[in-house]
Amino acid sequence: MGLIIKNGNIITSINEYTADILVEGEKIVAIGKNLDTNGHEVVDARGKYVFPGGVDEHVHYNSFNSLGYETSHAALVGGTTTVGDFVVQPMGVGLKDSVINYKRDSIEGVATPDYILHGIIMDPCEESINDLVNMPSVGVSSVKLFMAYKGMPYYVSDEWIFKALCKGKEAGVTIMVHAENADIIDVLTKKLIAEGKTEPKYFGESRPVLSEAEATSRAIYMAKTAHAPIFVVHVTNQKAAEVIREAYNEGVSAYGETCTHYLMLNDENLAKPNFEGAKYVCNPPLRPQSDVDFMWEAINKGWLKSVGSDHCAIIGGFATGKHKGIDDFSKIPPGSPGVQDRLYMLWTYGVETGKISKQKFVEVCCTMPAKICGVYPQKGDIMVGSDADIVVFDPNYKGVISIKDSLSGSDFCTYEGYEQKGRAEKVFLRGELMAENGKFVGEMGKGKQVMSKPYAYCYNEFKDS
Ligand code: DUC
Ligand code: ZN
Ligand code: ZN
Repeated sequence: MGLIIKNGNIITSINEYTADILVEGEKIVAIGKNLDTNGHEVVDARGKYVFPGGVDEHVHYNSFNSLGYETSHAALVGGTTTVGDFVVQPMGVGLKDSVINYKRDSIEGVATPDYILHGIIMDPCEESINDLVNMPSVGVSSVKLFMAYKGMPYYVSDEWIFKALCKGKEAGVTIMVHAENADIIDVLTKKLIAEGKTEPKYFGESRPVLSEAEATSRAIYMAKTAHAPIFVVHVTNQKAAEVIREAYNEGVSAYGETCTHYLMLNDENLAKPNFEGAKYVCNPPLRPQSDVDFMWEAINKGWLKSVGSDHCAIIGGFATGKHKGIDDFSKIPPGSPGVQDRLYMLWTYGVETGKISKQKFVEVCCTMPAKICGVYPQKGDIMVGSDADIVVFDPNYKGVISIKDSLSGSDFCTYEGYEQKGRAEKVFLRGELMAENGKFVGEMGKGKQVMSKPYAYCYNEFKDS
């Protein structure tokens, strides 16, 4: 017996049409009008939208003091069926072995959504660089390097970014960068703290727009020199986005994403009283509203390709986690929960306000992330042969984001009190019902790794000339 989702208004990144979807086992096997329902379970989706399960290419379940996969069912309640998580590389452990160990010790049997893994180079050495070519053998086709964090374990110098770009392209591995100038941040942070400016409201000043734009530009010049593609994660502002756009227009395979909070929040959040601003400390920081407005334009025009949540539910939440920085903003652990709210924020404040079309919503939340991560068309589309990751979306629901509905494991919601229009009435992961009307109804711990293929989207226009 299969499952038929009947008469839904199907939205893809390029289309909108009414049809039935037949699911058998874990796959979509037919799409058409008036499919024979005989012998199948039927879900009536008339009056509802039906779109692919969200693919959130940017989450943390291990890096940056985050809670682990025990809380990953939050994604499904928010309509996201696949998450892309970053693998910490312990010192002295190979890149590929870091993936094998992490998967075995912390993910298998615990993850509830399906997951994509990105490497992180944290032990920069020739062995790590040479290991880049082995990553596709463990289903990893993207590796992140951090230009920020001077003197901290995540930091790598330009030498290693350039070497990673050169080596990564030998195996079609996409190099992702966290682009912020570590030295500028170090100098400004020390100066502000020495002046007694220790509250979260000074955080943005310690990591200015230009420190991000400079590092973005430097990373892209390195990619151009290496004749390699590059993907800039969590772009926050107009200047950095323009650097990417201009490089792309000049023929460099330079791409970037932004994140939900850079579309929804601004630097005023950091100034909230009673240390509440700490909830919004993330790297890079929230920016002025003019940059927020530009981020909407950037996704609409395709200058930035996708929207991740950068979900990072800090251990200890606001009460003890964020309070580590009560006397010094630079000690506030960066990151906020967001995987459960990403689709709802993009729908309510993007589609419902007319800022983006329904197709653009699917493009930046589902299809593009899947392409960038090398998992398309298994994930990110409603197509015959794709995994049956399907959201039946009720556009008439009205609610308010609240910690009482959150499964993130944190003690606060980044979007607390925000209005929500529309909700995932049903969320299917590989044909299994996982969430219904804001409640998790599936089985925990059955998530599978989605094996990322090398030479993914960022290599599309890449010409080794
Ligand atoms: N980068 C991220 O992508 N997330 C958390 C903090 C950081 O530096
Ligand atoms: Zn980062
Ligand atoms: Zn992140």
